[in-house]
Amino acid sequence: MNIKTSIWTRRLPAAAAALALCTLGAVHAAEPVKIGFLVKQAEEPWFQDEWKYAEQAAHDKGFALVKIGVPNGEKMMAAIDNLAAQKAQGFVICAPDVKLGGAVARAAKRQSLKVISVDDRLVDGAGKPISGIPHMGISGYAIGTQVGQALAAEMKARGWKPADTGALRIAYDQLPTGRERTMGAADALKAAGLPAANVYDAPQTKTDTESAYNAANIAFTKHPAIKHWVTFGLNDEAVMGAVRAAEGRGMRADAVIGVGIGGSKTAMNEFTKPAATGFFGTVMISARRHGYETAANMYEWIAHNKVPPAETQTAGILMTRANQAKVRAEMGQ
Ligand code: FCA
Repeated sequence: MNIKTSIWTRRLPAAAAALALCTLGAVHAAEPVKIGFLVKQAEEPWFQDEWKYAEQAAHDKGFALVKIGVPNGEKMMAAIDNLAAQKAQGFVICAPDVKLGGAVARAAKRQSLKVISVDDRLVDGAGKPISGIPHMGISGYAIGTQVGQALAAEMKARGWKPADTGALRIAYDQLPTGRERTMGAADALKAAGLPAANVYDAPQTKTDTESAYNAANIAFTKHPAIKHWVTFGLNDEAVMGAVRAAEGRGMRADAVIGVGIGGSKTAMNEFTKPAATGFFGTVMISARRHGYETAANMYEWIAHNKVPPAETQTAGILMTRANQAKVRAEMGQ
């Protein structure tokens, strides 16, 4: 059998090579594709939506999806090793800290796993984006600018004077996209006439509602003379925390205008309450694109060697109580 094969291959080298390639291809195609989807805050509605749309991609393309919450570096490293052990070929990740970028890249290389980052762009030790890891995120500054413009327009509609208005920036500056988003909002407010001295920073320790609530309470205590507030942060949870803290001090929809970023369940819950709250709006961003496209791109990379674009920035649309249904339809969600 061996001899026969070798004679055959000697006589027909090209055909044999083609056959060998074919066989290899077939074996490869027959191997089930398995893709991990790792997110830093699995309990946050945004990330649940991303998972939901990644599942749709898995269904459409026919691959297995492994969803893992990675709230810290240790869990993240364990998840990557676990994916390799279960023969995954790649993963999409929103890491708990972008500075873990080098560690992610090394672990993926060691385990021969492909990586795409989503939402938060991974950086190296010098703080530079890791170019070998394709990324899909939002245009943070541009979306922040939309937030600031929406706040300024609503202030104007209510006749609030910039001089009597405080702007509360719920800040999470260690995350570059967080800083870009909130700086974009602050700059847009200043461009609309809000004095720079009226922008107050309230640093949060995590990117969730509770941390934002605590941060906002400290700021409100420090500045009791301010009559009304506009507030913004890196996501809906940040703004929700500020709005709840304001409510705790008797400041309701007529005293607070909050505009978030996201548009998932956190915002929808507010918009469907019978009476308006201080959570005036959100710039809805595309959980569908972030979840579906990153997972589908990873599949194409693994199955057909199609390398994803190095960087994709997705856009957002202002959503309020008034236009929520229309915006959701426009975003396909
Ligand atoms: C970051 C935020 C999330 C979400 C995402 C698009 O990861 O922490 O809340 O806004 O970007």
